[in-house]
Amino acid sequence: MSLSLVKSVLFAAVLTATTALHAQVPQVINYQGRVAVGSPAVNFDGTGSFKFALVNTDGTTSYWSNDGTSTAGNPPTAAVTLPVTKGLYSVLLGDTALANMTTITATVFGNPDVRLRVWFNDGVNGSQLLTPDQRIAAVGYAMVASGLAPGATISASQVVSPPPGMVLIPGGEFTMGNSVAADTDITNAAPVSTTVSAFYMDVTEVTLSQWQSVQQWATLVGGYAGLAAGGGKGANHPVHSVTWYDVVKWCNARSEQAGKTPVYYTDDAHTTVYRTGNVNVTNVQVDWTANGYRLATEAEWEKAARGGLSGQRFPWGNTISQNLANYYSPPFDSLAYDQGPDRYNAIGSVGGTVPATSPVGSFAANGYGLYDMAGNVFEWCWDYPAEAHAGGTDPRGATSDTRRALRGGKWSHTPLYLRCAGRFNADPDYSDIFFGFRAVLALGQ
Ligand SMILES: [Ca+2]
Ligand SMILES: [Ca+2]
Repeated sequence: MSLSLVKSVLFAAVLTATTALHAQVPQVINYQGRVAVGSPAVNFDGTGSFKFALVNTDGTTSYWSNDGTSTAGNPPTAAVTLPVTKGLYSVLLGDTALANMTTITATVFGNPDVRLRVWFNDGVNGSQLLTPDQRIAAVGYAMVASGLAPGATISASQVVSPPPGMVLIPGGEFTMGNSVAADTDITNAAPVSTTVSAFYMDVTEVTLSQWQSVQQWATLVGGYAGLAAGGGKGANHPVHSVTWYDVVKWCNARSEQAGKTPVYYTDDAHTTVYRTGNVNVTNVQVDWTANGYRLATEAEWEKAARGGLSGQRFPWGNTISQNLANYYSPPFDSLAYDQGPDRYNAIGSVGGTVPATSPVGSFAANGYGLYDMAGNVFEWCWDYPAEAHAGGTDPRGATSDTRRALRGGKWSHTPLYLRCAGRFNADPDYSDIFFGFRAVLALGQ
C-alpha cells in the first residue's frame, strides 16, 4: 500500500454516549475524530468520504456498518459524506438522517468486544483503513470509549492497513528488559530504554500448514535444498522441529513465493540469496531494507510481546494461569504469580501426547493483537545474543556468536521462561519439538 497518503488521527473526544431514553429511540454514537493527510501530515480540509463498521476484536466479524453491507470486517459499499474542517469531523453513527447511514440495533451492544473501524477517502488516494480499530466498552445501551487516552495521537505509520495475518507493531520507545524488582533471577536483561521502528508481525506462530505450503514451493519450485519438513501436532498447530537455519531460509522462500525481495544473503553484497545449507548469516548480510519476510530482532520481539504495556511480567500483566497461555505449571513450584492449575495445559494436552502444543490463537491476544507471545512454542529470533541489551534504536544483537536467540517460552516450560524479559538461545543447527517462530515485515509492503 502506498505511503504517499499519510493520515494521522487525533481523537480529542473520541466517543460519547447517547443513551436511549426510550426503546423506540434509535441508538446513535456521537463520534468525533481528526484526520490529516500527506507527509508531513497536515489537517485535511474539505469534504471527506467515510465508511464505518462496528467489528469484533480481531476485525473478522462485522456487527454493523453504515450501510449494512459490511461482512467479515470488510469495508461497506456506500460511504458517508462529511465535512472536515481543520482536520476535525463529527458524525452521529446510526443517525438515519444521514445518507447511507442505517440504524444501530441494540443487539450490537450485546457483544463484549465491539470496536469501531473507520475508512477514509480524501478524494485523491482512494479509501484507506484507519488503524487501529477503536475499542468500545458496551454497558447496556450506554457506550463509552476506552483504551485510548484523550488527546492521544496515532502516528502516521499506524494508519496503513497491515498485510493479511499480520498486525502493525507501532514504533517507539519502550523499556526492554526486566523491570520487576522481585524477579532477581533474570540477570542478563537489565532494563534499558530501547526504540524500535514500526513493523508488521505475524499474528500467530507459523503453523504447520503454513510451513508446509512454503516448504513445498521452496523445494519444488524455488531452488531450495534440504529445508526441513517440520513437525506439528496438527495443521493449525505451530510448526516445530525447525532449526534457525531452516526458519531463516523459509522466510526467504516465503518472500520469493510472494514476489517480495528476500532479506537474507550469503554475501555482504547481497547477491546470493540464502537458499541452501547452514550459513551463519551476519547482520551485514541482511538486507534490512528489503520488503521480504524475516525474523524479529530480540528488541522487536520483546516490544511486540509487551503489547503496549510497560514493566509487566507477561504480555497481559504480572500473573499467569493456564487460561492465559500454554505452559507447564510444576506441582511443587513456589512461584507466587503462577496460578496454575498444575502440569500441562489442558488445551495442549488434548490427545495425551507430546508435544502438548495448542492450536495457534487458543488464548487471548495481547494489546497488539498477537497470540502466544508467551508459551506454546519457543520462537527463534534473529540475534546473535548479546550479553546485555544494547538499548538505542533498532538494536540487532551481537555481531557474532555461536548461538541464536529464542523468546517466549514453551508448552513444557514453567512460567519462569514465559516472561517478556526472559532471554534464551540455542545453537542454530538445533531443533526439537519445542522450537518454532513467526515472521515480521518492514513497513510499506
Ligand atoms: Ca503449580
Ligand atoms: Ca510462542
